[in-house]
Amino acid sequence: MNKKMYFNQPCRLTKRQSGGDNGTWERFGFPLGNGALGTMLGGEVFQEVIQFNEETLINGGPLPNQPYLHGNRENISPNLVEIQQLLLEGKQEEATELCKKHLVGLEEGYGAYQNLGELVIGYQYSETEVSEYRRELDLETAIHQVTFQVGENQVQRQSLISHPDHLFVEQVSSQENIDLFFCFQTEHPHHLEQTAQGFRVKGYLSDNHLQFALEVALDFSEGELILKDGGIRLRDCSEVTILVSAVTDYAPVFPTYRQELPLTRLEKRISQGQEFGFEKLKERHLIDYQNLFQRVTFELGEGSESSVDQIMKEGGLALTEMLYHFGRYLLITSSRPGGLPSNLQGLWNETNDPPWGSDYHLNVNLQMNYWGAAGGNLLETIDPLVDYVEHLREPGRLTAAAYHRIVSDEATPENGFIAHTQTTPFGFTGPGWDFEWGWSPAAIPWILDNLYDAYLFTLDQSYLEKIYPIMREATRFFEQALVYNPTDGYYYSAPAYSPEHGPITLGNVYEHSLIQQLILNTIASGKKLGLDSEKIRDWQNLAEQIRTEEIGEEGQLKEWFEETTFGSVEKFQTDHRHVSHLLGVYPMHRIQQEGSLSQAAEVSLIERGLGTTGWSMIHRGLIWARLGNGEKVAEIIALFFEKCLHENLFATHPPFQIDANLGYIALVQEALLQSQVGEVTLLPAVPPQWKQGKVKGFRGRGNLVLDFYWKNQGLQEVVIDGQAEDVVTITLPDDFENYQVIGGEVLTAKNKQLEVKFKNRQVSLVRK
Ligand code: FUC
Repeated sequence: MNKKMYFNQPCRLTKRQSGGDNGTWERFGFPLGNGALGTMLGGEVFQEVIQFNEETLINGGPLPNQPYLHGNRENISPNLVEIQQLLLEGKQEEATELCKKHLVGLEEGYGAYQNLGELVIGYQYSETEVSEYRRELDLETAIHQVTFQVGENQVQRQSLISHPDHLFVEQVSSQENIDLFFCFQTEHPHHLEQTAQGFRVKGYLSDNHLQFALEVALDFSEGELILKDGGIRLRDCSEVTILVSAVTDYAPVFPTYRQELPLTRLEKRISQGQEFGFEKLKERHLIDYQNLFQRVTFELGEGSESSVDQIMKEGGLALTEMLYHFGRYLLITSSRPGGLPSNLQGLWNETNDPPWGSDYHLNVNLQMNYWGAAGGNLLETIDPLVDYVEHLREPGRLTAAAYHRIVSDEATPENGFIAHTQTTPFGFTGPGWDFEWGWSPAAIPWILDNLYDAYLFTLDQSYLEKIYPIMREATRFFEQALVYNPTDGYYYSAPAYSPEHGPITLGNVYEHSLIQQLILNTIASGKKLGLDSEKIRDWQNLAEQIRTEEIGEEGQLKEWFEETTFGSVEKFQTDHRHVSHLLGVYPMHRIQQEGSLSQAAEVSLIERGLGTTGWSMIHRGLIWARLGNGEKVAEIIALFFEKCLHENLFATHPPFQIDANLGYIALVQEALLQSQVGEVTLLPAVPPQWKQGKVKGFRGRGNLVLDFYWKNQGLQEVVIDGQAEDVVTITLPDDFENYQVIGGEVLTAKNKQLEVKFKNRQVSLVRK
C-alpha cells in the first residue's frame, strides 16, 4: 500500500495568526522528528525554511531571582477543609465561592513550549523556471524528499531526523553546480560562532535563561565554503549534506531542572555524523525507524496514488489507512525513550506562544496521545510517559502538602503526590489559575491508568516493578484525601468537578471511577509483586466505599450523583466536549458490553451526540467501539474526516492538536480488535465500509500479537502469537463452528466463543 504523502506544490510556511488564521505551517508542512528534535518542512525551491524544535526548549519553571512554586499557592489546606465541610453539609453555593477564591494556583512559572528557530537556505540556480515539482513524506522510511527541475537542472533534497545519531540530515543534490547561502533565525537572544564546517548558534530564553545551542555543519566534496557574518555561503557545489543537532541545559531534575549545557555531546554528534556520511546515516536511521514502523500492517484496500490533500478531500478507505499510518509515524517521531513524552502538538510548534503552552494536559490530551501505543505495537514510545509521571512525584508532593496538607517527610517520604489539569516538564503540578478548568485531582489516576494498561499488554514484571511505587504513592494520597460522608457511609473526592462542565459537587463519577480504578490496579499489582500485603485489605475496603457509576431516571449513566434526569444538574459549561463520566467504558474496562451500565453509557453518549471537535470525536468513537457499534464508529470517522483534518493530515481541534491524530490509532485498533488479559474479541466494531482488510502485528493484552484478515465482514483467518499453556477466550464475529483451530486445544466452545489452550506459541483459526 502507498504510504507516501505528497504535494505537488512547495509551501512557504506561515505561522498561525491570532484571530483564527491557522497559517500554512500547520496545514501544509511535513513534520520530521526523532522524539527530541523536530522540524517542519515546506520544500520551497528558492528559499527553503526549515523550522526547528527541541523538545526541552520551554519557558517557565525556575526563573532566575524569583522563587518557583510549581504553581502552588501556599497553605491552602484550611480553606480546603472548610470547603469539604460545606459540601458535606450540602452548602454548595458557599463552597463554590470559596473554591473559586482559594483552590486555584499561580500562573507564574507555567511557561510555554518555544520555537527554536529556522534554518534558512537560499539557493541560486542559473534559471528560474520550475517544473516537475513534488515533495513527499514517506511514512515507510520517515524521509522527506523534494524533487524538481529548475530549467534543465534536476534537483533533489532528502531529509531525515535520525534517532540513533541525534541529527537532522539533509542531502541536497543538483545536476548542475549551484550556490547556496545558509543562516539561522531565531527570536531568542543568541549569537553565532563560526566553526570549520559551518556555524554554531548559542542562545537562551529570556524568561527562564534556559540555554540552547544548535550546530549546523556542511559536508561536501567539491565547492567553496565562505564564512560570512551571520551565515555561510557555499559556492559551486552539486552535492552537500547538511547536519544539524541541538541541545539545551534542561534536565528533568527537581528542583533546578538544569544541567551543564552539553556542548561536548553536540560536537560529538556532528563529528560522528560527518564521519558516517549521508548514506550510512540514512541506513542507520532506516534500521532504527523501520524496526518500529514495520511491526504493523493495516490494509483495507488498494490505497491511493493521489496527493495527500486530494486523499484528505476524498475521505474514504485510502484516507482511513493513511491516517492510521501517519498516526503511528507521529507517535514514533514525537516520543522516544530518554526524552519527554509527546506534548499537545507532539513535538512541533512554530510560535513562542502556542495554544495552552503546548503543554502536557492531563484532562484527556496526554492520555489520548498514548491510547493507541501498546495496541499499535509501539510500547517503547510509552517510556517517556513513564519517566514524565515519575518526575511529577517530587513536585507533586509539594502540591499535596500545600492544598491537602498531605506531607511527605523523612519519616514518610512517599506520602502522596498530586497534579492537576496542566503540567510541564518543570514539575508544574499546581492547580490552574481558574478553578473551573484548573482543578482536577483525578489527573494522576487517569494517566496512571495508561501506565498500568501498558503493563497488561506485556505482563512484564520488571515494568510493573517500575510503575508500582508511583501507583502506590498515588493511592496513598487518596487514602488521606478522600472525605468520609457519615450520611451514606461513602468516601468522596471533594470538591469534585467534571472537566469543563462542572458544577462543584461532593464527588462525581469522573473522579470516583478513576480513583477507585487506581486503587484496584494498585491492589492487583501489589498482589502480583507480593508487596504490601498488610495494606491490601485497607485498600480493598476503601475501594468498596467509593461511590461510582450509577444509572439515572432516564436510563442514563450519571455524570453527577445528584443527576436524576438529563439537565437536572446545572453545568458550568453546557456544550463542552468532555465525556468524562464514560471513562469506565473507554479507556478503562469497568463497564462490559452486556449489562445495564453499558446501556446507560449508550443513553448518555447519544444525548451528547457525535459531532464535536478533534479529540472529543475520537473519544466518542472509542466508546462506541467498546460498545460494539461499528456503524457509529463509521459515522464518527466520516465526520472527523470532514471537520477535523488539515491538508497535511494534522488533526485540528482547532487549532492543531496531536491528540486526535494519535487517538485515531487507538480507534482503528479498537474497531478491529479488543482484548483483556485472557480474552480477545475479533472485529468487534468494524465500520460496514471496511468490507475487507488485513492486519498484522496488533498487540492484545496478555502478551499476544495478532495477524488476521477478513472479507465481506467475515473473519477468514487469525494467527495469535502467545505462550505455550496460555488460555485465551476468543470471541469471534460469527459462530465458532465456522472455524478450524490449529495449534491449540479447545477447552470450551459456545456460540461465538472459543476457549483455547495454546500447545506451543501460536494458535490459528482458519475459516472452514
Ligand atoms: C482540554 C480541552 C480543551 C483543549 C485543551 C488542550 O482542556 O478541554 O478542549 O483540548 O485541553
